[in-house]
Amino acid sequence: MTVRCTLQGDVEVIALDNPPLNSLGLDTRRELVAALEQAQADPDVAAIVLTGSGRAFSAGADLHEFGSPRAGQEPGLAGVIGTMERASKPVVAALHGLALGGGLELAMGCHYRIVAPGTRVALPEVKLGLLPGAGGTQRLPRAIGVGPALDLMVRGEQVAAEALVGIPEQKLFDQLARGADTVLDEAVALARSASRRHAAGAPLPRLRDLPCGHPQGDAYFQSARDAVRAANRNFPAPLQCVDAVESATREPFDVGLAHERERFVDLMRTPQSLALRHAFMAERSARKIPDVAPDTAQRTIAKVAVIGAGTMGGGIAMNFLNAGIPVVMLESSQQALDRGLATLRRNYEAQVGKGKLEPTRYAQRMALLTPTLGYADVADADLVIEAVFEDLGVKEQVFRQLDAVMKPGAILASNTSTLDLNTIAAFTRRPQDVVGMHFFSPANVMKLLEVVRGGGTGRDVLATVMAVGGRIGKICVVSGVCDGFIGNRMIEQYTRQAGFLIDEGCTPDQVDKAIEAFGFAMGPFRMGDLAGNDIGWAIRKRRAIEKPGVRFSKTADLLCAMGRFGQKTGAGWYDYAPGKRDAVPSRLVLDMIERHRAELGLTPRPIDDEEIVQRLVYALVNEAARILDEKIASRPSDIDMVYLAGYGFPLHRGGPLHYADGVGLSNVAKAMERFAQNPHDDAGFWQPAPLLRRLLAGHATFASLND
Ligand code: 3H9
Repeated sequence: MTVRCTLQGDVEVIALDNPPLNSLGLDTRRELVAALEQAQADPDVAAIVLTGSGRAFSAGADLHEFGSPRAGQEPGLAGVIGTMERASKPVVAALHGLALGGGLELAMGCHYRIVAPGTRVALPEVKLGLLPGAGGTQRLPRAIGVGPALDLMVRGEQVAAEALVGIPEQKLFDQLARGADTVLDEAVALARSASRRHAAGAPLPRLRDLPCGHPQGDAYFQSARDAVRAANRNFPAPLQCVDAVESATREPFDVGLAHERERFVDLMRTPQSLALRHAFMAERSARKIPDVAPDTAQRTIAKVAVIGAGTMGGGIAMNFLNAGIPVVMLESSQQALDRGLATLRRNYEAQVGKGKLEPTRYAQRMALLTPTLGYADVADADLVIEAVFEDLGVKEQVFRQLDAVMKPGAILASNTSTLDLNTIAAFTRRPQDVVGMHFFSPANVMKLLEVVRGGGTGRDVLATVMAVGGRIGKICVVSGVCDGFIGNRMIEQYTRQAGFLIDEGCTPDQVDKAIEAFGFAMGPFRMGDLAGNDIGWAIRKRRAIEKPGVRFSKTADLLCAMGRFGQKTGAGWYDYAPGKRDAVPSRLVLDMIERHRAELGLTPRPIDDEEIVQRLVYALVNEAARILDEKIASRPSDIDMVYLAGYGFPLHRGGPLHYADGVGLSNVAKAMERFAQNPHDDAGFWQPAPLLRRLLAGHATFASLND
């Protein structure tokens, strides 16, 4: 049972009891209607209270049901709400914890609402590419006014109930409870007094009966539409919210409700909603490691050490300081330590300057930081993260030191992005304690954390690092050990394709614009200029020794030989005016590319945007299929998460593998066959990876491999 009923005197308390967050799946909807009908029919019941067990009133419709036949089965949520609203006995909703989406809509169908202080309230459907589909677009504007309601829907963010209680003349909440522990008792009392008033002839209040309008009428909706369109280029749902709320102001309630329903059903089928729902699930799946039980005992992390106060080390330290975790930061010289501290302070001061950080909080964070030059000061840290120069010899020195000084049970993490974690672990006598924590730059901003699992990494270490990653607000994805791990190994193929496209006839600007129009935050050449082209240059030089068979376009090396490392040198693939970040196509670079083509004997050919996008994105897909086959990633959705959270892959496309499924894997394979015919491309790379071939043979999708 997912609904529990108890009689408190003459008040029936119906409690949603569907852990973890009382989502409103088919069973719950059926049981709710049954409970309501029974309470209605029971002569001993004068009024009804609807509440939620556990930590939430309700997180809304059951997301696991979306796309399955159960979602469409009666009673739908709108039907349940209608039953409640039509009840002849007063129904009071008692809200605590969370009231989100359909949960809030359910409460709005009750006659009265009482809310515990601190309850978080939202209509977050736009974050799933939807609009509220159970009356939210019609009832909320009537309850709190058109402007505040639309704002809540379009942003989809949670707000504290107190903020809504403070809206003048709002009708959403009849009462702010004294506390979370009293809200139910207060609701029962409210239900009783309501039943007395009702018995004396007072009608039951319904939000649907309230007037709905905006004083500026058309002008308001026009400007709302312009603002919402501009802020949500790739997502249709927010604009649909505007239309639905406008309907609420123009049409009778039931007509508005019917329009809302149509819009909800249409949005459910859009690729944007599919992508957003996939991303939501992917983020949560990534937390689950197939052979690590959810109840695996974790180690306590109360103190962290960071080795290296460079850009990466400083950014990593900030994550922990922001979460209130003390950090010791170690450098090898006073000068480097001072430089690192100055950068860290500058970063915080910029936040204070922009009003994003309270000066007192800045002071609190700095008070948690202990700079040091001596390994003795890091010895008692629970977790130490190495962020020194990317060179195996340097890492060896650090890990041998750490092995010598760290207390037993400390976790030894490396921030390496390219080196073999197993080799690093072998520098210690405790490989079970060694793990990779691959942060992305800027480490205090980027959401992704690749957690690299070495051959010997302990399960408890993995579980602990995943949890700590969550504490510092990261999206953690586990990767096995391979060159580049998940993200960088794939991006190498993408970058190679970008180079070949240049050789064959594209300009950097054309490639960047095509992939940016697809939705990437930044194309590969603009990105190279931002990150520094010399980084890739150094990696390629190393690869030329280790992997002599892998061919790259020479243009990137020629560019670096010209000293054009990117924004930091004022010139890269593009020219930059002093102090400016605007990328201006460079005649010098175009000449270099043309000379190089001539040397290769290549006649430039026109290449359209479709080919550019396909070659870049399918290069990711084919490499991802290999990564999956090698069990470097646990599931396709983990790879999508890496790309969404760490590489600017367009959210509305759901990640490379979700996108490939949408295109159709047979179409992807056909394009690959075409690319393999291209004499300048890497024909070997474009052979569909074995996993892709198996999926094709079985008419299956990447999604079929998700759990
Ligand atoms: C809607 O209501 C449509 C209606 O307008 C119209 C209908 C006709 N369903 O995130 P967490 C699970 S659309 C099913 O790790 P947190 C979640 O998967 C819906 N399951 O915790 C996870 O399970 P697992 C509108 C749900 O504290 C577990 O709960 N509602 C749902 O970081 C814990 O979640 C939303 O969009 C659900 N609705 O964050 C709310 N919600 O452990 C979506 C959660 O097996 N949910 N679960 O992976 C959220 O934003 C966050 O989960 C929340 C908690 C903020 C609630």
